[in-house]
Amino acid sequence: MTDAVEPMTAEDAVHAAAEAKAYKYLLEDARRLFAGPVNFLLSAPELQFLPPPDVPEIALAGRSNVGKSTLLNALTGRHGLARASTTPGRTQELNFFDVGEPRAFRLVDMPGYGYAEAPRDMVARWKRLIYDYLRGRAVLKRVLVLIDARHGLKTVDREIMTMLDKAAMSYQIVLTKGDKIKPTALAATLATVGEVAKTHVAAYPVVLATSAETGEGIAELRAAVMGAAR
Ligand SMILES: Nc1nc2c(ncn2[C@@H]2O[C@H](COP(=O)(O)OP(=O)(O)O)[C@@H](O)[C@H]2O)c(=O)[nH]1
Ligand SMILES: [Mg+2]
Repeated sequence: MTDAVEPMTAEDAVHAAAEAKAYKYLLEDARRLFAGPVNFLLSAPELQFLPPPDVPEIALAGRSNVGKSTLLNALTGRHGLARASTTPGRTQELNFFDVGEPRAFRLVDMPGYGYAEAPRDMVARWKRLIYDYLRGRAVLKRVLVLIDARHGLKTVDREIMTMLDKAAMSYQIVLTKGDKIKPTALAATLATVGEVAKTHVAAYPVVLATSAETGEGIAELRAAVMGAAR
């Protein structure tokens, strides 16, 4: 008999209720943390310009236009925050944001990859910078790999996932722009991507669906980021 068909005991129910309550508190803690001070620190075009590794880091990665900057703004509830990373010349740099005072962790906006113009060059450059960053960065706790909910996993996304597996770098897949497709299509993409994630050793098993437009999944992502940074 599997656990799934066993009836829930009173003890299980109490336990589940306690867990649900604890998760509610976690969501609230995360909301408060992200509502507090968040400051752009610096842009690093090369590894030598990284800030000192003195605080946990969580990085956002994904193809150009997937919604990295928008998600960063949604997480922090600040519309202009990620502007620093969209100014020309900074899109190929690692952008660092300090969260909390005292600093709880840093968010790192990574260069986008797979852009239509010069795809090979950009992917190669991105891979080099990121792979070097990953290998040497002990304070990097998790990478959020953003995937456009309308497009699902592309070849370049799978390459990045395999690269992260090889670096033994923990990552979580986050679907963006969930508002742009029907709930049934979103559920299907979540399931498909979740199945693929299970086959990648360094991938966190839970895939999150988000929308910066409706706010769907943003509170849960804040909690996931805060949890990963601990
Ligand atoms: N409808 C909708 N549009 C989004 C969402 N996230 C990003 N976008 C749009 O997608 C485009 C690219 O977003 P951006 O954050 O600049 O992507 P980046 O290149 O990964 O930083 C912009 O026009 C955003 O307004 C979302 O959740 N919903
Ligand atoms: Mg951007």
